[in-house]
Amino acid sequence: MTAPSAVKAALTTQSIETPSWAYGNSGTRFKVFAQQGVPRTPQEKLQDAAQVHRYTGVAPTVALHIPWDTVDDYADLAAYAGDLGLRLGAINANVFQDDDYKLGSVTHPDAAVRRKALDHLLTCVDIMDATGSRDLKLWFSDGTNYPGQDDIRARQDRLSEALAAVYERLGDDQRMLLEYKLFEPAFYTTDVPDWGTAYAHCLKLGEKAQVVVDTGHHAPGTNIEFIVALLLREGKLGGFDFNSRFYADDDLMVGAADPFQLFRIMYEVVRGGGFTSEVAFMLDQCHNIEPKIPAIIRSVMNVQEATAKALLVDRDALAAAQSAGDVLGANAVLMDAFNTDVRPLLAEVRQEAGLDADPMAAYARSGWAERIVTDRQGGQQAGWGA
Ligand code: LRH
Ligand code: MN
Ligand code: MN
Repeated sequence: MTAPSAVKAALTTQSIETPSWAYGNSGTRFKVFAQQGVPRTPQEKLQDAAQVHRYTGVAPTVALHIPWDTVDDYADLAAYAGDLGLRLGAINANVFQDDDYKLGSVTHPDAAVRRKALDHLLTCVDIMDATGSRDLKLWFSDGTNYPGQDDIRARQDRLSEALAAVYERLGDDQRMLLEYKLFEPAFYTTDVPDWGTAYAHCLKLGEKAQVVVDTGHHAPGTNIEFIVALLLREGKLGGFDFNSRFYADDDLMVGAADPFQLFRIMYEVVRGGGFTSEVAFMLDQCHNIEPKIPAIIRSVMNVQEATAKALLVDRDALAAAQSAGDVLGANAVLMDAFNTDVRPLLAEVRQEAGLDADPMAAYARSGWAERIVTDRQGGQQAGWGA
């Protein structure tokens, strides 16, 4: 096993970005269940995010979604985040919620709609300038529902043109993260359905364009760690949208459905030298029925546990077994790390950083959950689309 001290040192360098929208109300297309005390403004979302960072110590940045987090002055919002000990993270563009986007956004057959979508993406870069954010996260719901509905190749051309225009607008220290998703809301073709399509566009664009892997966006059974290994090898893995799923894009807490898969992914990250700030570890989740802040704390802890296990893998022993063709021995090295209970080690990491060993219990004791229910009366709760 790798020395615990080296694992602990590495764990203190990890940071996990939480999504503003996970603090608001969410649900399925059947029902959004409102919870008491949910934020009504982007500022209140940041207050809740500050609680997650306070008890975990590893969640200092918060991703915004535009226009869900629209404010008059983004530099002010960044300063507000700073006062809470946070920074604003990735800016997520939203070109999927307007009626105009029924047939697509940047791939829409009508040039006027394409222009509107592109203008929004460029506005998001303006916002990044104001917030100091490095990453623009692009996910397109664009696609078609029926064979023949639109020209698959022409849509790729339109996509390529829009991406090039956004790429041109990026500053030297800014990046564009292109997210793929197999299906939904489009059911026949999706214009960026898989890592290969995202990779092809990013490769053509240049170094500032990177692929983001949302762990809920693949066909069942897809080997996500293989994709991670390959993208890292090609220098094209920009980050993750972590969540977990049983069926489709379930957006459940990361590590809840399949902690072993999360470990395998994190092992490839460690193995591929991706455990750096160049790979953004972001959550993209919705907490429909569970209390949101503790769910996000739990998710952060799940990522930390998978990371700790991945760091524990005895890579020398693994390499020796692999080169000897020792199938069972090599598998055993990996499983030994996965089966290690890393919770005591993480408790030590937290205590050494001056934190409570148990973030869930510390948050529960803090009284914040009760306080927001009392304080946040009236107004419109934040949720998808607000
Ligand atoms: C699309 C997606 C994308 C969006 C987010 C709200 O399914 O994963 O990242 O921005 O959900
Ligand atoms: Mn996502
Ligand atoms: Mn998704």
